Amino acid sequence: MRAKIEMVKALLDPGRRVVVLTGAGVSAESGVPTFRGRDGLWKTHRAEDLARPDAFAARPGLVWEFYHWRRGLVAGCEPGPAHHALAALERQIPNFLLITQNVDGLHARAGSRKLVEMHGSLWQVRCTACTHVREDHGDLPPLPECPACGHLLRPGVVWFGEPLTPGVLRLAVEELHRADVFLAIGTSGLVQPAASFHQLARERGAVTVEINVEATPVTGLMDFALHGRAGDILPELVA
Ligand code: BJW
Ligand code: ZN
Repeated sequence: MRAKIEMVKALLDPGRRVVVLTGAGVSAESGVPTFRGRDGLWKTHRAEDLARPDAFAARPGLVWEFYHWRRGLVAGCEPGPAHHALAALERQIPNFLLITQNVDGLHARAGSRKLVEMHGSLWQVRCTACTHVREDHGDLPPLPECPACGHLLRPGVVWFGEPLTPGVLRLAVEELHRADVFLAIGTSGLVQPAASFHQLARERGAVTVEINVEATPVTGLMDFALHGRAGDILPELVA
């Protein structure tokens, strides 16, 4: 493990282009529940059954209750060592991009700026009917309404079956194709398109690295797999 950490550390050189993908595992140590772990349940519902447009259409009150709960939970969490290490890495590597699937905003709070939140943000709301979008950190009513048109607002996140925000996937693909090093950290590798990013990086020659507490479907396809907590391993790589 020590030798592998040293090899990966040597890859994180200021002359290289580095793209990082993060998932729920990097925020788990801050107390944010992951999606598919034991804690991926809210009341009796699986998070995956609520984070979808058909669930919101059928039961907007229930889905909003889930998001109100998560906003409150995340508001009480702090960025952890993994978030801080990635913010520090950005300062060391001129050609750096962090693509996160997380909607909690903890990377930005830790100081990451070259950041793409590919699944949106808990702190954004948008209208289900018009183009109104805004950042909102306040207390929302149970079923918030659009100030512009009066229709129901929805969380500004990307649900299953929905496309990413225009431009986000194109930017990610361009950067992955140019990357020298790609790291996938704390993600189960089950949700597309993020689950294919390692292939995009690899087909143009990047070295690929996974950091996760357990093996995932992509582990065998990576050049390096570091098994352990992101908050333990990342500070060692960046120190
Ligand atoms: C640690 C740790 C520690 C724990 N240290 N590690 C077949 C092929 C291709 C695509 C599809 C397909 N079938 C269906 C699809 C589409 C679908 C998809 O991928 N489904 C799969 C489940 C099969 N994808 C989509 O729908 C996407 N859109 C799309 O494809 O659009 C196409 C389109 C084009 C044009 C028009 C219309 C459509 C959108 C996906 C959106 C995902 N949204 C969510 C919810 C966001 C909002 C919210 O948060 O409420 O995003 S789902 C959920 O999963 C969330 C996450 O970002 C995402 C990924 O989860 P993540 O981060 O990997 O978390 P976990 O919990 O799964 O894993 C945690 C990991 O951490 C584990 O591995 C642990 O071991 C590890 N860990 N502690 C290190 N301390
Ligand atoms: Zn509206």
